Amino acid sequence: MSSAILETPAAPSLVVDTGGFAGTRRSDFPAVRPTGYFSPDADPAAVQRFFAANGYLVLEDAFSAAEIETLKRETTLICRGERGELPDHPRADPAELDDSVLRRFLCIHFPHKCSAVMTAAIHNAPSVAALTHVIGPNVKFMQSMLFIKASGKPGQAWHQDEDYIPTRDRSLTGAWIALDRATIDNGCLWVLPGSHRPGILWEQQWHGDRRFDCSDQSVGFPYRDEQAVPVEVAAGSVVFFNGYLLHRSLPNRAPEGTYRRALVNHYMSCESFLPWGKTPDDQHNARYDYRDIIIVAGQDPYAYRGYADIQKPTVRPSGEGGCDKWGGTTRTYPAATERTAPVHAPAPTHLAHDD
Ligand SMILES: O=C(O)CCC(=O)C(=O)O
Repeated sequence: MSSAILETPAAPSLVVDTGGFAGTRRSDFPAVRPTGYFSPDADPAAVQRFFAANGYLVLEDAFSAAEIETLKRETTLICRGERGELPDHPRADPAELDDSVLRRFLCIHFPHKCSAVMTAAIHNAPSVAALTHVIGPNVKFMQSMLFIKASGKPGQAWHQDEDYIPTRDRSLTGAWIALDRATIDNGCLWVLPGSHRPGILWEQQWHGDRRFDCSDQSVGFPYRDEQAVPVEVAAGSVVFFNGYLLHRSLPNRAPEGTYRRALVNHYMSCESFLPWGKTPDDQHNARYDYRDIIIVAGQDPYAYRGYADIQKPTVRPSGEGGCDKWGGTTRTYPAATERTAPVHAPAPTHLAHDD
């Protein structure tokens, strides 16, 4: 681990090695396969056990090299406005170089709403099989995000995705598809293994840290940054992580002109309502069920409710030039700091074993 990232002495990893068969490997990165990296032919029970204990796993070789090339090409076309103009981003001049266009974006939300290629990725067969192992037989999709993250772009501070997309059964699962090799240098994901297990949504606050984008950070949890695990993966791998898992990414510090692109799709069980976004005035919160979803496996017991088309692609502010939602350029940024000390921290020891 780089000393620029971790200044304090190493703390023991929280990863629980559940053993089991990890499958036939084709990837050559990372050179030594860490615990929790599986092939599509891995034993489903081993996949399920590792995910239940640690809250994440890597599925290697889920996408072929050709599929990844298609997704990267499509990413460029979306950024150029060739799949429809994005809010506040007019279509790019055909003479403008791709690199100059791509650098304008940190992340585009809901790219599947304008792109058949992005929609097809939602149904990637090895990923859907893994989702049925970790969620259950009935799986629905509700959200996509396309990270471009050119060199120099910020990361995302510690957070839990269920803070943003609440399920009723804690089944939210991110599928983070690496379009480029993701490394510590270029801003891969970092996870706090097992941090999903208490089922607590930690408080959030503004981080005031230039390493991260405009989203708040989670605070008050009983884990240290040094216990985090970098999830370095080859292009075509998918990192699955539970919606209660604390995770973050650091800035892309790789050489200029390179990217750390990732398509992140979110899924959950079909059995749970999805009380996401604003509840319509005529409905009780407890019965609200967001229906702009796609069923990817099994049956939807609420199919009789019908389906909606609510979202459009949006562009996430990256933090450069100030974040309007936090007060724009008038907001003061203290010196870069790690997160604040835990305020009400239960002992983490119960995380260090398998259920
Ligand atoms: O890809 C990243 O840099 C961050 C992704 C993330 O935090 C998420 O998908 O929730």
